[in-house]
Amino acid sequence: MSERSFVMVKPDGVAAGLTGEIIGRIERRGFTIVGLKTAVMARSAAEEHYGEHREKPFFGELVEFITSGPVVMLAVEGPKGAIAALRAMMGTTNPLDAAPGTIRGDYALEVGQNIIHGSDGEESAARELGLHFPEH
Ligand code: DAT
Ligand code: MG
Repeated sequence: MSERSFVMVKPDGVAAGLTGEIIGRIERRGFTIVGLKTAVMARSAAEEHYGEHREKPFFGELVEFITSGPVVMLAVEGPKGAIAALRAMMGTTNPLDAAPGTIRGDYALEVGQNIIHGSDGEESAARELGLHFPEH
């Protein structure tokens, strides 16, 4: 039984030259990269991607940020539990709280610029993969 997640190196992670490091960590952990592309996310896709946060005060800022430069989008496959394991590798949303050894805990300090996105469950993974990798 396998599971797929949508993972994205955000514009700050790409600008900082962390794409290789992040992909390397995911690969070395044993996950399989089954989709990979770079793009500047369209505003409409960003608003849909972060639709659950539409009413939050930071929504505008979030959409501005995620569309501000190229991102690297990944479809990542692993055994059942992969989605949660990838979230654990990322660390908590606020990098200041993220444990050392996690991606956010090692490379970020600000909640609004936390360098990586990963689906938070099976439903969001299916939704996000369908949105960003419709060809799959
Ligand atoms: P995660 O990215 O860990 O799934 P989330 O889904 O709660 O976190 O929020 C999505 C993104 O929105 C998050 O990566 C960064 C931004 N964000 C979350 N809370 C925020 C806040 N209080 N202020 C500014 N940006 C925030
Ligand atoms: Mg989230």
